[in-house]
Formats: sequence, C-alpha cells, structure tokens
Amino acid sequence: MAATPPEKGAYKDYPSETPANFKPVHDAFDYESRDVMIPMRDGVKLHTVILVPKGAKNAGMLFTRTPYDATEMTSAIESGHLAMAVSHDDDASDVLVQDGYIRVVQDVRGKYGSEGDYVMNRPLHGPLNPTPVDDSTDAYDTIDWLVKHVPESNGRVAILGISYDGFEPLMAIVHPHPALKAAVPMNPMVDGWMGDDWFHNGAFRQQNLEYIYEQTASRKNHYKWWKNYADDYQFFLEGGSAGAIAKAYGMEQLGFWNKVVAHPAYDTFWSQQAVDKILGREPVSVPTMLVASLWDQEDIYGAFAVYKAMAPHDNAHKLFLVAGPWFHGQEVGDGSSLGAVRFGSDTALYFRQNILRPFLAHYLKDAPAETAPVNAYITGQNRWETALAWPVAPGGDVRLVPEADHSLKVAGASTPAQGDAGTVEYVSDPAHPVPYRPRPVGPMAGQGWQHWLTSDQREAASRPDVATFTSPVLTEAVQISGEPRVHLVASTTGTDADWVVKVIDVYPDQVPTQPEMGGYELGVSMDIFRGRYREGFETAKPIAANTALPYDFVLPNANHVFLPGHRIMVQIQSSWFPLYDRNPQKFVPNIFLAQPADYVPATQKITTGAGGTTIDLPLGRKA
Ligand code: PG9
Repeated sequence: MAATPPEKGAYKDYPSETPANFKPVHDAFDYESRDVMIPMRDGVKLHTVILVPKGAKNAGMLFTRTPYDATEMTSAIESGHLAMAVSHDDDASDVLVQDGYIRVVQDVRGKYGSEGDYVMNRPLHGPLNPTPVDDSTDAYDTIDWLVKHVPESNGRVAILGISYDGFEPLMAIVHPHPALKAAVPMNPMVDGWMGDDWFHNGAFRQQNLEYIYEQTASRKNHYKWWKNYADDYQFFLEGGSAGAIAKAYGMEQLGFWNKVVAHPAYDTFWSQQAVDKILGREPVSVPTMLVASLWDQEDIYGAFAVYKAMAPHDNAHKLFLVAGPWFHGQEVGDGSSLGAVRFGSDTALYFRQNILRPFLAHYLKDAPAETAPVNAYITGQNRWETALAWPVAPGGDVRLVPEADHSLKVAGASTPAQGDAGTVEYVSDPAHPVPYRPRPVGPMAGQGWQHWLTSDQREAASRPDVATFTSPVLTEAVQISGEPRVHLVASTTGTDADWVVKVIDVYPDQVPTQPEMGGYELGVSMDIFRGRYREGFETAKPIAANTALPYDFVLPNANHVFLPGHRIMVQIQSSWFPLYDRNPQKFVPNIFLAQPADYVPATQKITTGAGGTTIDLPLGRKA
C-alpha cells in the first residue's frame, strides 16, 4: 500500500509552529465570551456573541442586532475587563457593566459572521418580502434560544441599539417574544424616504452612496469607497447626477441601489416598509423607550414618527420618549457640548444614569418605576423637562411671516399677516449650489459630519442665493416644542425646484460667557422639500413655471427657547449640497438619470407678507 502523501507544504520532521486549533486561555477575564451560531426557523444560523460577567446569576440580557460586526462591537480593546471590551459598544456600555447585565450582540442575516442573505433594513414578511423570515422573526428566534441556553440569565431580555441597530428593536416589538421585556430604539431608522437616511421629503442624500457601496458590496464590507478628491463638494459637482456617480462605481451590481433608483418617489416600496406605519397598527405590548436626538444628522425623523404613531393607542402607558440635545448617537458618548453649543453639563451621562438605567432596571430587575413618559431637553435654556406627552405644548402657535424687506414678523398664528404682499427673489444655479456646511466638505464620518446641523448659518446668510429674514430682537422668551409647519408660497422659472427652509436662533452680537457665540446663527429646525412632490409624495409632477404656488411641509421636531436678546431668523434656499443631490430645476421623470444639460439656473421668488409664506412654530410650555 502506498504511503499517504504528506499534505502539501507540511513536513513531518519539521512541523508548523502554529497549532491547527489554538484555544485561548481567558481565566483572568472578568467575563466569559461565547461565540455561537443560533439557528433560525429557516435553518440559517446567525452569529452571536454572548458576554457573561463571571459569577452572573439571574441577570437580565441586553441584546443588540447589528449589520456592523458583532465581533468588533464586543472586542473593542484587548482586555480581560468587560468594561473595556465593550467600550466601543455604541449601546451605553457603562449602564451595561454597572448593572451586571449579560451582553448579547448578533450579526443580522447576511452580514459578517451570520449566514443567509442580506437585504437593507429587510422589510417584514409581506408584499416586499416573500420569504418566511425577517428581522422580527430573527429577533424572536434568537430570544427564544437565549432564554433556553444562557443559564446565568433571568429569562428577561431588553433589545437596544442606535440607528440601524435602533431599527432592530422596532422590528423585535412586532409580534414580540414573551421574554422581551423592554426595547430601546435610539435614533432609529424608520422611514428612509420621508426623513431618515436615504431621502428627506424626496431629496436624495447622495453622500450615502458610500454607505450603500460598502455595506452591500460584500458580507464583510471589504470594498471601500474611494475618491480622488478632498472635498465632497467638488467630487459631487464634477460627478453629475447621483445615478451617474453610482454607475462610475459599478453600483448597478448592488441590489439595494437598483431599488433606490427604481423608486425615487414615495411609492409602496417605501410606504409599506415605513416602520411608523407598521407600528401604528400594532398594540404597544413591550415597554419601549424611543430616544431621539434634536440635532440628528442621520435619522432625525424616526423616533418622533414612531412615537406619534404609537402614542394614540398606548393605553397601558408602555411608551416613553427621550429627546436630547445630541447628534446621531451622542447619547452614548459625551453630551456636554455639540459643536460650538455648550450645555453646561454632560446631558448624555444624565440620560444614561437617570433615564435609561432606571428604565432597564425596572423591566429587567424589578427596580421601582421612575421614568417619566417624556424626558425632553430644552435647548437654549439648557435643562431637562418631563411631561406626560410629546410635544410639550400647551397649544397655540407663533407665526413667522417673512417680509419683502427681509424682516420677519413674529405674531400669533391667528393674527392675519399685516405687511404688504411682496416678493424676495434669488437665482438658484445648479453649477454653484449652496454648501450645507463649510467647505471642504468631508465625508459622512468624523466631527464635521456629526456637528453640521449646529454649524453657523452666517456662512449661508452671506450668499446671494439664500433669502434671509430676521425678526427684531426678542424682548421675551419664545419657547417652542414640536414640528414647525411651513407654508411656503413661491414661484420658479424652472419646472422643478428644491426648497430648504431653516428656523434659526440668532445669538446677540456679543456673548460675554462664550465670545465665539457672538452673532452665531444656530439652526433649530431645518429641512429640504423637493418641489415635484408638492401635490403628493407618491407621484412626481412638473411645477408650473412662473406661478406662485403653495408648498406645505413640516420641519423636524425642536424643543427650544429663543431667549430675550436673541432674534429669530428664517433662511430659504434651493440647494443643500452635496448632502442632497442637486435638483436639475428642469423637470425630468427620474433625477437619478438627469443629464448634464438638464441642470439649469432658475429664478425663485418667495411670496412675502399678507397671503404669502408663513412658518408656524408650536408653542412649548413656559418655564
Ligand atoms: N444611519 C445609519 C443607517 C441606518 C439604516 C440604514 C442606513 C444607514 C446608521 O448609523 O446605522
């Protein structure tokens, strides 16, 4: 019999120094890490990391489902201390460690260590998803497995996470597992078209091309976005339409991108997966704390939208809302300041220790109930308030009326506008769009991106293509809570147009306690509206040129006090670049496919004064 040939490159007399299967020794760790593959109902196994503090008994489990790499999230620092291992963990690791919870992080299907196919924000089983599985069933099956296989647990699970990981708790509370005792969706992605990651009111957030590319080109995000520019403004300007740029990167190979291009309007592809609409039809059976950031540069819409949809049928008082003065996800970091804006104390630490911690302890450990239904931070005044419901509004509005002389009248909503009807005009040129933050514009990462919603709007006010209206100096505080409502009346020489409306707090010219805030123009609530959806989001329609037409939409929620000595400003412009793709201003059926010749300058005329543009600010509760 012939001898078995040696394995290629292996020499019996000179063996490898690397063992075939090394077993790390972690006896000195203060936790045990278990790496498991949990079977789902369709046989697909999901990679799950379970971190159990040594000596844990009867402990609650804090569960996160993520497309961002469970292994990375649970091994931030090489250390035997759990607190270090989860220190990059974006889900309030201090609370997790202090209260002795078991930490569970799972890769969603199709990402990193998990089997199965990846679909972006996989819609629930139904018209958009013919398979028997979705993020709700995967959460259910995982929780079912966890309560049977983690003997140190007390059989109670809370699911929490930020952004995409915040969308997951919302999926888990649809037909929830009975062991799911609490959910904390933080800055959740809820409606990608209406006001979260992909579009705002129909305007495409093209800096997300990078995200779509890296997230969907491979299971483990191997393919990295690349650019030959330092300034995204230049990159997107030279690249043409978002569709043209995507094509140049081979993105037609990516399933999700093709769906985005095929669904530029708010058709059933978007409305049927809008999580607020889904949860509006569900009972509120799991105690749920929605966490919103008032300057959320990614998902400013979702948490409030879900609250609005669920609150009317929250008969058993299981719904909670927290609104903090943060960028996207800042609540798990340092919340002492945001860009130039200082809060005088760590608002994120306050949230974690005084709002989140007792909430989790109540539902996972039977600690006394301490959490108010609504905890909202009042920006401008820098203090938390509690309330029974959101918005914290006693009713009534303050109406802002832009005037032809660029002044802004501040009146009661029922007061008819007095100034003469007039117009203010500017030329919007797609060859010179208005930057959304100072150039060079960095990518969707880093501090510039995190802080941009608080950046000084003086930059924009000094451009001729931004219409600016300023109130007199306020003699008393104006406190607002909720969504400003825009009734813009405007004409354009084009057949399509974008309208960006910003409500701004103008600081006094000199601020002795913080000189760099002198004259600062702080955006309090700002958004974009794509004019082709004036008559409805489902279908794009050309705009009648040279005709004053109404555009009605709401701006993101605010909870702010304009202090005496400050002024209120409204800015209106027709581009917010390069975050939002340029509107060609000549109507084309699908802007992703716009050609260079379609981009034309247009003269925009805002109707001011009586019968013209108004912005209604919902009044908040007076201090
Ligand atoms: N805002 C990010 C995201 C969520 C969902 C889809 C796409 C992007 C995130 O931070 O996870």
